Amino acid sequence: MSEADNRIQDWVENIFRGDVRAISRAITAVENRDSDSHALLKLLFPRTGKAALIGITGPAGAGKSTLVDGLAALMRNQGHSVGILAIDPSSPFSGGAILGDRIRMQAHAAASDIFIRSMATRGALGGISSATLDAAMVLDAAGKDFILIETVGVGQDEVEIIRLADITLVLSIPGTGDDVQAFKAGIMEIADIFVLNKSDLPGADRVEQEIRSLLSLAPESQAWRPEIIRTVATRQEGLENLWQAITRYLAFSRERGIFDDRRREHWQARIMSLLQSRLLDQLLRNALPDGALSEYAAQVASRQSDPYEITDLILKQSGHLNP
Ligand SMILES: Nc1nc2c(ncn2[C@@H]2O[C@H](COP(=O)(O)OP(=O)(O)OP(=O)(O)O)[C@@H](O)[C@H]2O)c(=O)[nH]1
Ligand SMILES: [Mg+2]
Repeated sequence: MSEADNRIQDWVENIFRGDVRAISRAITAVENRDSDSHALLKLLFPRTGKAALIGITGPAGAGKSTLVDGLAALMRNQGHSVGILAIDPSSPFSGGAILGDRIRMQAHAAASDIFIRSMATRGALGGISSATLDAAMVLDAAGKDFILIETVGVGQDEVEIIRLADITLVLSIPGTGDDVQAFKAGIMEIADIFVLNKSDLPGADRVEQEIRSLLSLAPESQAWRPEIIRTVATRQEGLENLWQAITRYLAFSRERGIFDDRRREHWQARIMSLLQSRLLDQLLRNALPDGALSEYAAQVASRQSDPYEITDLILKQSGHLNP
């Protein structure tokens, strides 16, 4: 074995042992798509598949982080180990995520078995979903029982991650009533459980009514009727109910084969995305030397060439299209 192989092997062993530094470094490696990350994930993979991935989404400021922290603490008290991945859509320049992260880490400092990490959405091509899901794999290999992935419900990437989780919680809050409307498109359909957070505020009944009427539109054939759970995350109220609803859903989906179906879908999407990024890497290396893309773009913009001809040309040069 080469020295590099030995080093990765040690790293992997440390991750299996749950070593926080080794886990952190691994997540950084997958986030940056370091040259090591591929080999690392390959070695971690055989030990993954045990953790349940829980996606949590909802509007900005709905109380997702507060809820996730409370839920994680409850799970830990039940004897489970937990990892939290918070996807921060804010600008990488703001530093807000990092700061918030530190504060949350302090809150969990007593609980070394809760690992928390925030990840930026600054996506390089196709980067974000796979980086977050790879980070979840690292936590899974490290022996976490549950991995909570928190994301604001905006943008395709975020929705994609949540769709690929084993169970999806969608948060709503009382207020203008616009939230439910705004969420109707896309996100409502992927909810396995609706969490009505901030139910201490006025208007909770109305939002619950709106969710119920949306749910009544679902086809009768739908196997699972999403539950609506009221919470006050700041006071840890309703978390026990929520936890029970989560375990009910997971038991139901395992029993009905939904769990396995979702995992197959998950891997289908991820194999596709691996193919996409590998092919694109290869293409960029083989057929698009520095500056070539902007040169082609200029030709198309000035109508010297057309984009279809250019793509054919690039594919031919990379060996992906026979001349
Ligand atoms: N009244 C009330 N306030 C809450 C509740 N849950 C959270 N909050 C408050 O709502 C604010 C936002 O909470 P966060 O947990 O940061 O919300 P978030 O959804 O993670 O926010 P982003 O990540 O920025 O989108 C904080 O001031 C919380 O204290 C609740 O149940 N009731
Ligand atoms: Mg948050």
